[in-house]
Amino acid sequence: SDPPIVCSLPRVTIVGAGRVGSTLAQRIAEKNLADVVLLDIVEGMPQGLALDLMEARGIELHNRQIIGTNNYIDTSGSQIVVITAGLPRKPGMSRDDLLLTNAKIVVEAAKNAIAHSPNAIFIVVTNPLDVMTYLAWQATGLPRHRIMGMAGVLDSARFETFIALELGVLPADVKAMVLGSHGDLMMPLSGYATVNGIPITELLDAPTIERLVQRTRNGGAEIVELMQTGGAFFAPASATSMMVESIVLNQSRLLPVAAYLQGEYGLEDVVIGVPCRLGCSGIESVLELTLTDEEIAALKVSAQSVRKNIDQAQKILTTK
Ligand code: TXD
Repeated sequence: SDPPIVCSLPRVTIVGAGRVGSTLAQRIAEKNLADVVLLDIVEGMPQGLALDLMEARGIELHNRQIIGTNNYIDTSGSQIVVITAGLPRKPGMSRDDLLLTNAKIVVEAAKNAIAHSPNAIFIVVTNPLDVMTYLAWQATGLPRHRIMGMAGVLDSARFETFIALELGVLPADVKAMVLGSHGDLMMPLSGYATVNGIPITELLDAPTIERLVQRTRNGGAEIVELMQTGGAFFAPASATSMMVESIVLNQSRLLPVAAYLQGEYGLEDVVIGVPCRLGCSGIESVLELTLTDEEIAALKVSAQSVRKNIDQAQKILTTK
C-alpha cells in the first residue's frame, strides 16, 4: 500500500520567550510563515504566551499553531531555530559585558536544539551577537551556511529610519546596508545608502551623514537609556522575521547577515556582518563588495575585536 502522506508545516523554534522571542513569535504567526514553538527556562511563561497568541488567531485571521514549552522534545523537527535566550543590556552596559553569562546559555541552547532538529537552520540573536553566533556554530558543528546571526538587518533598518526622518521621506524608500560587528565598531556604508536609487550623498551633506551614522552606531544604547529596563525588541523582532521569511519562502534576499567567514574580505575563522543571499538552504552565498581602503581597515578592526571576545569566551567555557 502507499506510504502515509505526512503533511508537515514549516516549524520555527524560538529559544528564549522574552521580549524579542515573544514578539518574533507574534510576527511569524501573524505573517502566516510557520508554526512556532516558544521555549524558555521559566516554567509556565512560554505556555502562557503561546495560549495568549493562539487566542488572537480568530481576530488576526491566521491558523498557525503556537506551542509554549520548557522541553526541547517539543521543538523536534524544526526547520529554523532562533536563539534569543540570554540577558539583555542594562543602562551603561556594553554588549560585551554580557559575554560570559550569555555564552553558557547560548552554547547549551544550541546543543539542545540541534539534538532535536538536526536539519534546522540556526539564527542567533543573543548579544554579543557575533561572538554568540561563532560559539553556536562551534557547539552545533553545523556547516557555515546553516548558521548565522541577526544584527545587520536591524542596524540597517535603524540607519534607514534616521535617513528617512532627516529627509522626511517614506521609510520604505530608503535602502542602506550596515556591515561589520554588532557594536560600536559597526560600519554603516553611506556610499551605498539610497532613496529610491539616489545616493544619500546627493541629498545630505557630510556632517549630517556622519551624525546619522553615529546615531546608528548608538541606536541600541539610545533605546536602553530611554527604557532603563532592557533593550529594543520590536525592530529586532521585525528584522529577525525578515530573515526567517527569506528562508521559509526561499526568497533569496540580499541581506546583511553575521556569517562565518573563510577568507572573504581577507577574514578567516570569525563571524561578522556581510551581505549574504538567504534562501531555503540558509546562506546561499556571501557577496564581496567593493569597499574603500578605510572601510576594509575598519572591518579588520571590527573582526579583531570579535576574535578577542571569542578567545575570552572559549577560555571561560573550557575552564568551567
Ligand atoms: O540585534 C540584535 N542581535 C539584538 C540582540 C537586538 C535586540 C536584543 N538582542 C539580545 O537578544 C539581547 O541583548 C539579549 O541578549 C537577547 C534577548 O533580548 P530580550 O530583550 O528578549 O531579553 P529578555 O526579555 O530578558 O528575554 C530573554 C529570555 C528570558 O525569557 C529568559 O528566561 C530566557 O531568555 N532564558 C533562557 N531560555 C532558555 N534557556 C536558557 N538557558 C535561558 N536563559 C535565559
